[in-house]
Amino acid sequence: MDSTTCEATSVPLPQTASRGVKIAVAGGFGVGKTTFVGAVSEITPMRTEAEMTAASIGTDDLSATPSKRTTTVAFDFGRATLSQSTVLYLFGAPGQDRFKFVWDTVLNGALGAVVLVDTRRVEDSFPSLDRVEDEHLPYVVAHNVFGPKDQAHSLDDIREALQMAPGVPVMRCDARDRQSVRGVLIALVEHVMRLADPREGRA
Ligand SMILES: Nc1nc2c(ncn2[C@@H]2O[C@H](COP(=O)(O)OP(=O)(O)O)[C@@H](O)[C@H]2O)c(=O)[nH]1
Ligand SMILES: [Mg+2]
Repeated sequence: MDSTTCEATSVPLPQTASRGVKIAVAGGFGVGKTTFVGAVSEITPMRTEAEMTAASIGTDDLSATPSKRTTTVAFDFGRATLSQSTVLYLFGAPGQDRFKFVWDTVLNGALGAVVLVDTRRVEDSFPSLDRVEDEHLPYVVAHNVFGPKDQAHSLDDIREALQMAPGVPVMRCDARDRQSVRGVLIALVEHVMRLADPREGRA
């Protein structure tokens, strides 16, 4: 059954919150975007998940995530309070090319992006990287670690595989773990602030 979920807020927005920042969460199909937004969100994340059907066989590659039963057909939405004043609104884009049109909505007004990478299929995140770079959006790359074998790739290996610019932060994360996801979001906000600082210049 298709589902769009947006339930009551579980943690009220702090009264001190004065700055709302839109963040895009991107990456290939099955890399962990929906999991990432869900792990950190203080509100029940809005999800537009549809059951995967036989129609996606041969189209959506499930070899790395055989337990995946649903796929995002519009976008994920969640909220994370970063500090007393700053609240992040997270928009997770669908990974497949056929949902590319949703990207305009996800990127419109975004201050930065997290691009998630699965080292078993790094190339699946290329379209996301190309798009955030085309938009000149500040971003960080987060390697979502699915298992111990994934750690064999150093962050420099990942940087090289993605042919990333030197100033772009790369880190590991566990998309299921709230603290780990918060760490990625803090790194992104710090990166955005560094780029906005005229003394630093753009990376
Ligand atoms: N073991 C492990 N599984 C994960 C992790 N992140 C996501 N998953 C699983 O991988 C599958 C794909 O994740 P999902 O968030 O739906 O990917 P999306 O297509 O990028 O939104 C799901 O079955 C998740 O439960 C992780 O860090 N470790
Ligand atoms: Mg998803």
